[in-house]
Amino acid sequence: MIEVPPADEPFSLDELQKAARNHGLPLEALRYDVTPAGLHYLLIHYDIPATDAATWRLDIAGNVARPLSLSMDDIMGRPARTLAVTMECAGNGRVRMPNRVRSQPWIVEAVGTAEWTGTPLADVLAEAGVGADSVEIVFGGIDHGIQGEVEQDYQRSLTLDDARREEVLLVWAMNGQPLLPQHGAPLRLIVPGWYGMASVKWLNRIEAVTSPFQGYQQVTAYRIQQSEDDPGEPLTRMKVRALMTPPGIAEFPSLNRLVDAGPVTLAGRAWSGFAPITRVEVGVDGVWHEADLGAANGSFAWRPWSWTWQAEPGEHVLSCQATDAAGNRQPLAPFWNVQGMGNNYIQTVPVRVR
Ligand SMILES: Nc1nc2c(c(=O)[nH]1)N[C@H]1C(S)=C(S)[C@@H](COP(=O)(O)O)O[C@H]1N2
Ligand SMILES: [Mo]
Repeated sequence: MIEVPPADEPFSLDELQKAARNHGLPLEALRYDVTPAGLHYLLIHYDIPATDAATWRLDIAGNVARPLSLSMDDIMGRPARTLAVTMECAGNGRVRMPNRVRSQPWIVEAVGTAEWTGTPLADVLAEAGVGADSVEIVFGGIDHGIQGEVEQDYQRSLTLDDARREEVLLVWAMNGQPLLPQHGAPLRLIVPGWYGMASVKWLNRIEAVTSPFQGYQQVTAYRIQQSEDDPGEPLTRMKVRALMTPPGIAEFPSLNRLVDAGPVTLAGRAWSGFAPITRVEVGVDGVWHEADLGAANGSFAWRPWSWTWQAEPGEHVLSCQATDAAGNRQPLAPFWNVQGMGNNYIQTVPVRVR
């Protein structure tokens, strides 16, 4: 059987505040290939900064031959590309961690898929002439706050090879509309296939550096650590995962699910940052069935799946488990690390059939 621990420790007011500010995807919105902007999850560490597209500059500096300072007109005048990208927060699921960290209390809903429009970063880097001895590119947002007693702007780096991948974009539009303030207006990075922390919002500077970046969000946060003093490994690509649209109707306020007996189409989405999804299995009370897979909207977007269940009256637990072409498969038992990052435990959906 699948083991999913309950999140039964008391919640704090600061967790509630973060859950309200940074909302998840309402799971019924898994029905959309492209998540409407207001239903896409949000993760904002500090305050949403005040920005003005008319005066915005993106500076490209550091170890480059030709430093650049670009306006939004300069950036939006460059060749544009639109990609459907599924993005998940690396902390998704960690509310169920025993002795959980007091951070964003995600259950499983920190995911969404948007059509992002922007211009390839690689071409801008080439124009700036990144020095051959550069090892990383650092991306800086203008949002500012304190985390781990360190006052900081939100900053993350990518290796030179990762930054030069053709799918990495400097983005100004989401689902055909200008970026909303909460999604990084007027400019953000999108790193397809990676957990969300790499996709820096409110992006105003890019710097080529000759030694690995030591910023807080790079070397302290967003790491898989086995113990407090383990420096750990940085989070990169999204692990394989499937989610199900809870079937039937919701009871308020418990949000328990009530389903009518008979054929019930169970459906959802599956994704992996490592390889295409090749298989989804649907569990009914621990017995697994092969789901049918639909087509993904490009290489970086989730894949739809469905399976018809003959629902019998009584209490049941539904679940779904995804596998990708690299042979990665969601684990039956959840695993944890110090920050509760990068887990891909199997969602369970208890339902009552009448
Ligand atoms: N500048 C900045 N960029 C950021 C963040 C942030 O707090 N500040 N949060 C990151 C994290 S942890 C995630 S999961 C994604 C969420 O993007 P979204 O809010 O557009 O869904 O943004 C990333 N980019
Ligand atoms: Mo995140």
